[in-house]
Amino acid sequence: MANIDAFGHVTGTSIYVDDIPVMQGTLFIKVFDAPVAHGVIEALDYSEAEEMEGVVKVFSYKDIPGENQIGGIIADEPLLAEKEVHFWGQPILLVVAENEIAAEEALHKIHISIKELPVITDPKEAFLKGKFLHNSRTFESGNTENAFREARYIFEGSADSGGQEHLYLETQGAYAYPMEHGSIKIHSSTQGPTQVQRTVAKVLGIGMNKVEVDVARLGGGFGGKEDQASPWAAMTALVSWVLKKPAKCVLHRMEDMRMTGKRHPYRSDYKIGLDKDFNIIAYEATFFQNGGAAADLSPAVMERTLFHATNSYQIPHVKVQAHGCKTNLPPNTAFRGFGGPQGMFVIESAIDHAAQKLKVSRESIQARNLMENGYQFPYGQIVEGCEARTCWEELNAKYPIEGIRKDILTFNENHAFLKKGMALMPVCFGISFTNTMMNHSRALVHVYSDGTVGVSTGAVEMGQGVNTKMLQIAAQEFGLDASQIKLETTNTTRVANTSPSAASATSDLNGKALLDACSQIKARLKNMLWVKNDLEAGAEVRFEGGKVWMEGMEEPAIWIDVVLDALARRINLSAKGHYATPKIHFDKIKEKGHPFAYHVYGTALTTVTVDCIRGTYELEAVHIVHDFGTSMNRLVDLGQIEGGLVQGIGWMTMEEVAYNNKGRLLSNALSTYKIPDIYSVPKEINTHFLPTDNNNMAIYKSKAVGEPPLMYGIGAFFAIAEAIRAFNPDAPLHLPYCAPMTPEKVLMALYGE
Ligand code: LUZ
Ligand code: MOS
Repeated sequence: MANIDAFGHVTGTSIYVDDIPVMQGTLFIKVFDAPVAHGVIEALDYSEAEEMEGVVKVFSYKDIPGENQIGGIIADEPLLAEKEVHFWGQPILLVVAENEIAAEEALHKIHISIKELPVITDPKEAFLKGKFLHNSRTFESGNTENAFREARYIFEGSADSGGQEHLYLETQGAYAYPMEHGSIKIHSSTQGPTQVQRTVAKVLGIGMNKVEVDVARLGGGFGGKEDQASPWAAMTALVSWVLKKPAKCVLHRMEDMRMTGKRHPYRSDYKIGLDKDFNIIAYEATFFQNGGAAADLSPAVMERTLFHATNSYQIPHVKVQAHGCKTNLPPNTAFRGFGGPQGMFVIESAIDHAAQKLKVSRESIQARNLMENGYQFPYGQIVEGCEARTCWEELNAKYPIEGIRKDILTFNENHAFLKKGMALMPVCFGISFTNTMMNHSRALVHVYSDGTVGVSTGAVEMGQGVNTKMLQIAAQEFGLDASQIKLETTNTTRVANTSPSAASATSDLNGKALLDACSQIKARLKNMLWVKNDLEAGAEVRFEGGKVWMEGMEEPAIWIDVVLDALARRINLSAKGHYATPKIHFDKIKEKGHPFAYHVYGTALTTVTVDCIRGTYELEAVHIVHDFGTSMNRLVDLGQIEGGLVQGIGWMTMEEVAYNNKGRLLSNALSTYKIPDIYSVPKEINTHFLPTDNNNMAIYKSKAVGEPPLMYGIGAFFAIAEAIRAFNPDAPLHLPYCAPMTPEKVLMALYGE
């Protein structure tokens, strides 16, 4: 089935926050943000701004009726700065005017003086100075100390990865208006409607029942709107609430880039131990997470780094620890992969390091150490339904690895200034929120008296196609045509207490809740049909093709007749479905448990060509074998694979989030921050579906597909590194594991010693 949003997107008729027609009297908000990264506010004068024509009011933290607090996991983040500022771009004041231009002009009439304090942008420096956002954690299995004593080869080093700007096409924004009886309604571009509802209620000092959040869709989220849509919604709600008028705030691109957090940059140290056959017997890593100025989702992100620190490899002795370091950057946040990519980059670096020193191919070490069923992850979960080796072997069958390697060698021998390189990248990603209590969901289904169906879930459509999948489920369950089903907006008064659409788990969680709701209605109809037709209770009833087929009846009933019959008998044709992922648990004291419903597997093979005069590179091809389970929508899933892959390649090769040492964002626009475009994507992407049929924890056995493919992009880094070494054999020692591998870095490595 085609994505139900395709037509709207292509014709420009899909509705985003900024497209909602504004009501008369709507006020517009501009945010006045910190012009330094750390300091004490000594003077702040906005009287001139407030007197300007069109300006209605300037809000400071003193105007907040409830709590000036938006921290989701840890209460460490004010909505508006009070006495100190902790990052460049931190919101301090809100200028409210009758139009955006007046608000913008008034920004320039605000006078602030700040006594600057020392700025930290490096997590290792923060670590040494004892600046933490949250508790350090350690995952451990076996005994690395003993294992390193027995290891034949030991390699140590460090690997750093950079931040990443989400660059959702739709910037952050919200539109709020007062409703009756002291309540408020907010349209927010958020992955987490409930998170927005909770934050707004806290900031306004009112009950959550007075706050209605509605989300039609997002123009992308990628994690950037899991928690960080809340402040803009809270500001908009604050203004609307206090002034009793509709209020709107939609950030401009540069404001968004400056004020919001990004993927966490990490600095990391590793130590890897191998036996004489190159089995990895021990692995240690220490991760220094650059959390920025407030905790935001950092504790959860850091946890996933530890969960994925060994990627797809079976390592008996592991000790990995992580520190959440506090720096003067905007609070870094969720980004597709959620700490997992940062963890995987480090073990891939360690393997690369070992391969260079041992003079063997990376893939020989990778292949030898792939996980098997029965292996126990360092966090205690036992590997089941493992497809790590199947994906690898399937890839090798389709694209013989040794053959490709030989071709590359031949090419490199025959070309002086063009060099090719390749890399394999296996991925194993755990599906479920690592915070067990977040893994639940609900859905609301109404069958109307004309036989059409309305579906509400907690899922937020952000381009990933979840609404299409939800629609498919309802259509399949009731045996109706897609045109009979309507997907409603995501709304906190219809579906409450939701988890954000995140963790690749949205289709699973909401799909299973939807299945439950449909089943309840079907059960009532079946019951009615058994009684009415004198059938045995339990006789098979099938909903198919707009008809209802009954075991023991020659002719099927027509769907609409069944519906009308049910209403005549006063049967409830609405249902609220619920789902809570079974089996999962995790003990944070012991750091052991079974946190994931299942794992997603895959392997990618990336080939690149480096221009050894210019330092530029082209991605020739990426071949992927990916474990989709039984895909319920191959086109939507393929889109996720290709989008994730390219986003991962961007993170690893070209997207460079640069702050200067005063904490000012230098890459603050699309002219200075480069994401992959049609010219830089791989010339060829071949994705092969590995159909597996063993996972009942996935909706219709269709496995989660949102985040795992991002990590295939890590292969690009190592493929480029290999090409560099083909040109400059001295490069290995001088080629630091420091992503992104920008052309500048490639050039340095090509000619460095
Ligand atoms: N968000 C979250 C996530 O709150 N918990 C998670 O485990 C997670 N994983 C991936 C992406 N977002
Ligand atoms: Mo996410 S990083 O699944 O919001």
